[in-house]
Amino acid sequence: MAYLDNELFVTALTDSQSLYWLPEGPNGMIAVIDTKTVELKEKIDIKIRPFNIFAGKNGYLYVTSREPQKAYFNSYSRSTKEFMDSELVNNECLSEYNPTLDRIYAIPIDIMPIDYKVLNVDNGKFVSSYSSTYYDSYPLAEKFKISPDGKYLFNSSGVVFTCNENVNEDMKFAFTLDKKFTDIAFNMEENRFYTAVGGNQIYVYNYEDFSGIDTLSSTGEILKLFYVDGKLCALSRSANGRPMFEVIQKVKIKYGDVNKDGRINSTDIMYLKGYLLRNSAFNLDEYGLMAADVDGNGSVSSLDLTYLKRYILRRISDFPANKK
Ligand SMILES: [Ca+2]
Ligand SMILES: [Ca+2]
Repeated sequence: MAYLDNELFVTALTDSQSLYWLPEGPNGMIAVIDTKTVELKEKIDIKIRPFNIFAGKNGYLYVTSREPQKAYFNSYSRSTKEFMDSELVNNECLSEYNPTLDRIYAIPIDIMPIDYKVLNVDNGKFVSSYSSTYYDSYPLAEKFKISPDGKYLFNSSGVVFTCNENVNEDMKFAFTLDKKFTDIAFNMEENRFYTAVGGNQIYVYNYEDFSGIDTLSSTGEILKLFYVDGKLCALSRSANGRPMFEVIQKVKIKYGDVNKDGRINSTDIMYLKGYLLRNSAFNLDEYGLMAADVDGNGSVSSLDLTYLKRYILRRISDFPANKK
């Protein structure tokens, strides 16, 4: 499943007969779903047994298959629905798309030791590829995720590698986390990431230096971790086997700290003033906007600035938003 510009792309195999790879390829499709109406908008025919799909740059879709010995990666144009290119990867692969570098990182899993491979793409064409050279230096697992800024590969073995445009700097060892994980979620606003380490345990790390900050726990056994809209959530399984959706942690907003430096002072007045005057140098992000709404009425206005000034002048000791 992939998402881009209010469209959700879901792949399916339409030809259930083709259990084996055929020269002409099995019949599959990409269903394009409009996320606003939740209706099926279009279908794109694909000749591949789909395993994963990525929405890449400039409207190209990359569909991967996962077959022993002969896996293909295909690309399609979203606008014309045309088949663009195909790459034989020769091994069963698990892969992730790096949106910053416009390339696919894959781990061929049927050859040992496990190693990373890169496929560079350019407007739907597979242009080049190369492999890393770890051999057996690191105990890699087949599952991995790329950080939202495209800078790191987080292998579920706990080993972190770099992603870099430059071949010599790419897929280099960066860090080893103290525990392997089953899933990972990123909170880039607060420079944090969370790993599900088995059972109901979650480790919280600092994204800048990979240091451990905290541990959290869920009620059920975690199947998947998400970070959405300032909330850490988990899809988990309860003791009696039922799936549950849990909110593990919400971001604690420090009201008044508009520039997110941890302090509430005249700099925050400057930021809020700049924002209210529509000065582009003071564009506030999602967190900044929440922190600026010190009266907690749901919008940022000059009234919030008045409260902030009064707080800094110690005329008030707290913000209305903290009492809500
Ligand atoms: Ca501040
Ligand atoms: Ca307000």
